Amino acid sequence: MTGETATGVIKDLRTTLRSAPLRRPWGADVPYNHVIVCEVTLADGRTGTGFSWTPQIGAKAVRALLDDDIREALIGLPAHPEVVWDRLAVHLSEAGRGGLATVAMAGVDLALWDLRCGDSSLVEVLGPRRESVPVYGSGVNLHYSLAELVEQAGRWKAAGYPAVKIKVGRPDLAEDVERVAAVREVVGPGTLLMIDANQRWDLHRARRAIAALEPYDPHWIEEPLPADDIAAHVELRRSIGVPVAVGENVYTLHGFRDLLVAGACDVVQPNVVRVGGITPFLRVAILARAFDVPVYPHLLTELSGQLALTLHHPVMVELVEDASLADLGLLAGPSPLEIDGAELRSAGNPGLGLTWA
Ligand code: SMN
Ligand code: MG
Repeated sequence: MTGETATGVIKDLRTTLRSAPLRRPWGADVPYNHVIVCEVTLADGRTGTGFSWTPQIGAKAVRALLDDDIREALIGLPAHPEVVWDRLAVHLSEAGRGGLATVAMAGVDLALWDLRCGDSSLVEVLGPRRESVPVYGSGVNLHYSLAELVEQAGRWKAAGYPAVKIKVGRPDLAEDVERVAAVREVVGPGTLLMIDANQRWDLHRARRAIAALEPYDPHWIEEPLPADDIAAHVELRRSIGVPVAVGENVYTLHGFRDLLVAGACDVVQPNVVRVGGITPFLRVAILARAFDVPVYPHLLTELSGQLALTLHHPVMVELVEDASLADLGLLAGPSPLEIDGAELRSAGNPGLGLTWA
C-alpha cells in the first residue's frame, strides 16, 4: 500500500461547539469549559474526531478559525498529522505562532491521530511504557474558603492520591501560608504537595512567597511567574530550593526550547490542546527528554492519561476535580481510561477513545 493510500486525502472538516457548565465554577468569570468537536472526513469515507478546548477565552474565535481559515487549507491534504500540522502552521502564521491558532490546530491534529490509530488505541500506537500511572488531586480553588479547601484536600487524601495540588497567589501572602499549612496538615507528610500560582507573581513576590511556603515542603511551584519571562524563571530558580514547573501556557516548540536551554524549570507541562495537538506535544516531549526534564501533561485527563502511559519518563496525571470530559457530560461512550483509586490505566478504546455526546 502506498503512503497516499494508507493515509487518504482529506475531504471535509465539520465543527460543533459545546459549552459545558462546570459543577462548581473556576471563578466568577469561568462557569463553563468549551469544546469544539472536529470531525475530519477522508475521500474514502473514513472519519476521525478531535477537539479543541478552552475554559474561558475564544471558543467562538477558535471555531471561526477552524471553519473559515483551516477548513479550506485542509481539504485535499494527505491525512498525515505531521505534514498537515506544518502546512497549517504556515497558513495560520498571521494569527500568531501560538495561542488561539494552535488551540484551533489541535482539533484537526487530534482528529488525524484518531484516524491514524484505526482500530488500535492511542496508547498502543504511541507505545505503552507502563501499565498504569498514579493520579494526583488538583482543583481550581484559589477562591475557595479555607474550610472548603481543607475539605477538598481531605477528599483527595481519602482517595489515597500520592500527591495533591492547590492554588496560591492570594493578595495577602499570610493567607497563602495559612492555606498551604492547613492542606499540609490534612494530607500529612507522606503526600506530595504541589502549589500553583498561575503566573500571579513577579520575581520579587515569588521569592518572598516561596521563602514563606518552603517550610511546608512543596514538591514544586507551578507557574510562579509570567510563563514567557524566561529570564525571571532562571533568576528565581537560582535563588530557591523548590523545583519550578511551567508550560501550560507555553504554546510553541521554540518556547519550550528556550525554557530548557536557559535552565528555567525542573518540570514542563505542555497542554496537548494549547500546543496544537499530539504532533507538537510529542516534539516537546522529545525535546524535554534531551534535557532530562520530565513532561507532566497539563489537565485534559482523558488525553493526558493516555499520553502519560507512553512517555519515557514516569509521571503523575492531574485529575482536576469535576473537570474531565466525562465529568463535564461531554462523552456518550465509555471513557478511554480506567481510574481505580489512585491508579490510571488505558481502557483500550480504539483511536483517541472518545465518543462525544
Ligand atoms: C489549571 C489551568 C487551567 C484550567 C484548569 C486548571 C491549573 C492546573 O493551572 O495546573 O491545574
Ligand atoms: Mg497550573
